[in-house]
Amino acid sequence: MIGAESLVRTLVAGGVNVCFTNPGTSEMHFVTALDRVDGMRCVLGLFEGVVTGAADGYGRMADKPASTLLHLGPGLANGLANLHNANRARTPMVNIVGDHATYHRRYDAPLTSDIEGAARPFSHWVKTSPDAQSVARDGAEAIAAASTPPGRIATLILPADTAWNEGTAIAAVPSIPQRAKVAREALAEALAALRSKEPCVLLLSGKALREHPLNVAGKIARATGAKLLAQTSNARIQRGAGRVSIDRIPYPVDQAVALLKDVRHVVLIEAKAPVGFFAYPNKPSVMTPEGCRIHTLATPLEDGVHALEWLADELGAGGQTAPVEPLKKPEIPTGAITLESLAAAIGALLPDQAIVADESITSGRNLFGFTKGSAPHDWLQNMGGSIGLGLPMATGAAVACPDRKVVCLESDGSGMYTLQALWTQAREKLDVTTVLFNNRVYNILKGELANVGAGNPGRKALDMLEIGRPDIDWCGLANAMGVEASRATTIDEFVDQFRTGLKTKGPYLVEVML
Ligand SMILES: Cc1ncc(C[n+]2csc(CCOP(=O)(O)OP(=O)(O)O)c2C)c(N)n1
Ligand SMILES: [Mg+2]
Repeated sequence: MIGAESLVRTLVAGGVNVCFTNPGTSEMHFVTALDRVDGMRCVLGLFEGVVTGAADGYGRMADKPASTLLHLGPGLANGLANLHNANRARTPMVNIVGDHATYHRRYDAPLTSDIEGAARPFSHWVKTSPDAQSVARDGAEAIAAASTPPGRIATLILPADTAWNEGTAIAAVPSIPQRAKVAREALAEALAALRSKEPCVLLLSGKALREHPLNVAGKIARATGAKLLAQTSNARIQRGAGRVSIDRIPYPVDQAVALLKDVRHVVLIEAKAPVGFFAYPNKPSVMTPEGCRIHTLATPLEDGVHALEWLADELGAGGQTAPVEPLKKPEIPTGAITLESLAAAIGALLPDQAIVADESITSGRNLFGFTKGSAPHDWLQNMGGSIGLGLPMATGAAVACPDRKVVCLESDGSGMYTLQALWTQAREKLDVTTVLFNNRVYNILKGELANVGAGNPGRKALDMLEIGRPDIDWCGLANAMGVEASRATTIDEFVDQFRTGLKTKGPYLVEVML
């Protein structure tokens, strides 16, 4: 068995059975090994940002790593922006990056670069296999590294001769460490804060935003009067009817500061202390008021679910009823398209167990409120701020969960970074309904321009923020890639077309003209 095949077999035996790929010459032995091994689904992306973004969506929903196959330094580089997002989301992922044969590197052929150097800022674990005999073992180590909770990026670089030379048998995945439980001192500090009778926020992120821990947090909130909040962006929130709903800290600094102005204690559970996405002249970097104490109950690496259960135990909150949302869908709106009517329509029609991939930027600011009482669903956000994640993330989530409807909420500017994901959705017949908010502008940047005090924009500056002239035809783009699409100019049209998308088994795009 050659090295490449020993790696593919090791991946499959280790539970990694999806590979998002964009291969080249140096990965050909890996590609043909895929033919010889059952149990690996291979999904082609036509740009590496689609590949890494899809692996992110997959990892979040499957709670285990997908693999990617990338072509040397440049292939990896094309995928780095979404690898950054996945890294910030703590998504498990195994990247396989092909390289020149070990003996060829010294000739400095055109595709040669420092792959390890490019991978390191976005990976927890980076290794170049030295020879074919090491490939299976290195692959098994990469799976363990990626699967170490809460989830990590492992990047294994595979020189071509390590793929084509004689390898070993399948290697077993080393044991994976469990998450550390929180320290008793941290618990005592959180308890003191919750019992202080001073205004207290439980700030949640990570796995603490799944249904069960949210339920426990809801009981703690009931028992103590603490307020529940989630980070501004989160990898995955389980929400909707029957679950405890949680608001997020708003993105705009003034709104975040106003929300937190009276808070004296923030207890962090797998969350980070709230800071601004950016610095702005004359606005604070830290969102909490002076004198507010930050108590880290569980870091993002620690077991926040166990910490919440322990906290509830100590507080005797187990007998409380969690404040779960009743099923309460908005009325179907009619008339003009507004951000409110769109949010209401989406909230009314969101299917049971939908997976929402949200990169709606300014068009989606009302969505969270209008979907609180919708059918139960998962909500995935961009945690790294690098736009161009939504369409790929929806693609990967659909691969992970073929029995669930994926609803991708995508803004036009962000969508243009990785629109090739639509082609992958068509080829794989993935069940994704995309709502594309076509406002022909980088709307958020107009606000940011005012916020940083950059002065009044002139024509040249505005041209850098507006993406019309020519206007982008999203129905045309979708059709060209094999995805059925329609354009909505009134909310009644939107409701009809969104319904059609949801009824269609496979990809569909509704272009919303704003
Ligand atoms: C990789 C990357 N490049 C550039 C930016 C800067 N940026 C932030 S938001 C944005 C435009 C968003 O426009 P759109 O997706 O249309 O959403 P809208 O603001 O119109 O709601 C840009 C270019 C970024 N965040 N990430
Ligand atoms: Mg826009």
